[in-house]
Amino acid sequence: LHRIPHPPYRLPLLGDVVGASRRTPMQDSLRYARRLGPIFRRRAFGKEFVFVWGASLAADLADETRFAKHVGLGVANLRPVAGDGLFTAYNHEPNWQLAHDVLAPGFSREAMAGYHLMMLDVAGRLTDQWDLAEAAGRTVDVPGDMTKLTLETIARTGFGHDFGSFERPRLHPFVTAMVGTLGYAQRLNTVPAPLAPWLLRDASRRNAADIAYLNRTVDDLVRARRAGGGGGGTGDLLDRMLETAHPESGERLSAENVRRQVITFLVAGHETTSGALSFALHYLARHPEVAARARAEVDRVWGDTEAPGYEQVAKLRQVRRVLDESLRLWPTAPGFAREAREDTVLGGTYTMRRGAWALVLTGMLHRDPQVWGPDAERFDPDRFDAKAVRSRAPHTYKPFGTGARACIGRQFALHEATLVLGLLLRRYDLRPDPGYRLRVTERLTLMPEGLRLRLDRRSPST
Ligand code: MNH
Repeated sequence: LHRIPHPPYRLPLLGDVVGASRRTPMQDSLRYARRLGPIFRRRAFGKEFVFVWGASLAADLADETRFAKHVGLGVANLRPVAGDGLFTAYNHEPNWQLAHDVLAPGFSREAMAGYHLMMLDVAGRLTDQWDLAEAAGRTVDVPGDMTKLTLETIARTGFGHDFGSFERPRLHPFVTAMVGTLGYAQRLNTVPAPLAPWLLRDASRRNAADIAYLNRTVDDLVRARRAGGGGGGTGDLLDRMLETAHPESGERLSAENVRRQVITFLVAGHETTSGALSFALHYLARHPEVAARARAEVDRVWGDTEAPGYEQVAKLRQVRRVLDESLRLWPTAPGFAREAREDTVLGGTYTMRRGAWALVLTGMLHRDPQVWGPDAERFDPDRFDAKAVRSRAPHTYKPFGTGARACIGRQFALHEATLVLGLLLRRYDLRPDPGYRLRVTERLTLMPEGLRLRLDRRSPST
């Protein structure tokens, strides 16, 4: 540990809090990273946290024989909400493997092709609203509308449920409650754990109410499905959770675990995708030449088919690169933690005892000049053309985490986001507000704050 640099001013008890901000822990860590190098530590309330972003150290942490996911910090703080659901389960909890095996087929190519029409339908509700805004000359609230879109998409495709987000003037209370718990989980990292009940008394009371609301919503949803004769027969995620037995053991998910999984998927399945779409739209509006290229591709590949098919989405290479590049600069899940399975030496230098862990700062790994060059801060989707990707070292691009506990919804998110960006590019010219400067809010996930765009309908026939 003594070999790992830390910030110069350390306060007794409080640790490295000088100049630290509670609202933006990840952007804060990026600042420290630039000063302190590829591995550094920060002390908070008597505990020492190790951060890693150098590409070779991060690649070493990706070695699954020596390291595994660590459930810590923000992820651990979500245990009261998501319990042993897929995202927050400890590696040793039997429900992880069980749920993983039961739910993985829900993300196969076949399953994804089945969700495609529902995704298209939800996107249609978005463009209905954006058409109205455009006709009235109003700007649109990008993160707000992307959140409506992605919440409806996961609710419809996964659970046959409709939150009616587009019919409401404000976000659904489910979203408010969810944002509340995510923000609370992040704040828990900023106070000494034993004092949290006092320092965050009001917040923790509100958090308990938020969790109760999330549970109630999910219980209603499950009850409705059960009452519907057990299984809508659509083979969606909820059907799998309720009906499917493990292919080998024959075991099923318990009712309590189903509740945890539904919350997990409703939350994990929309918040990060919404951010990814919002950042991509920000960059598209700011880089008209990139937007023009992507749009030309959409026109070429989709022609004027009203409803592009499943296969036609993966063909949008330029659009996909815009998304990849947006997730490089702003990985909306900004980090992931790795722990040593046994005593080991990280990068040939730093000894780690069994169970010791480090947080990979994805946003900084994605800006390591040794990998991405001196212009790593610049938005350039060509970094993801096939040749450039082939020439890069493995484990240098990790927006979806790594190993056995990497994101199960990756293809889902990429298909949904590529489809929606394609539809929006084809339909509108995006005009930025010239006064807007990108500000990023953090509530465990990242989101461009206050991003609004003006739209111009391209041609009414498409
Ligand atoms: Mn997702 C795990 C990022 C979309 C469901 N997700 C992870 C991890 C990252 C991540 C990083 C690993 C975290 C860790 O190691 O602690 N996820 C994303 C991003 C997007 C995303 C950046 C969109 C963009 N995720 C989705 C979608 C779904 C989903 C969509 C569901 C439909 N993610 C999960 C689940 C896990 C996960 C479930 C936990 C998987 C496991 O541990 O088995």
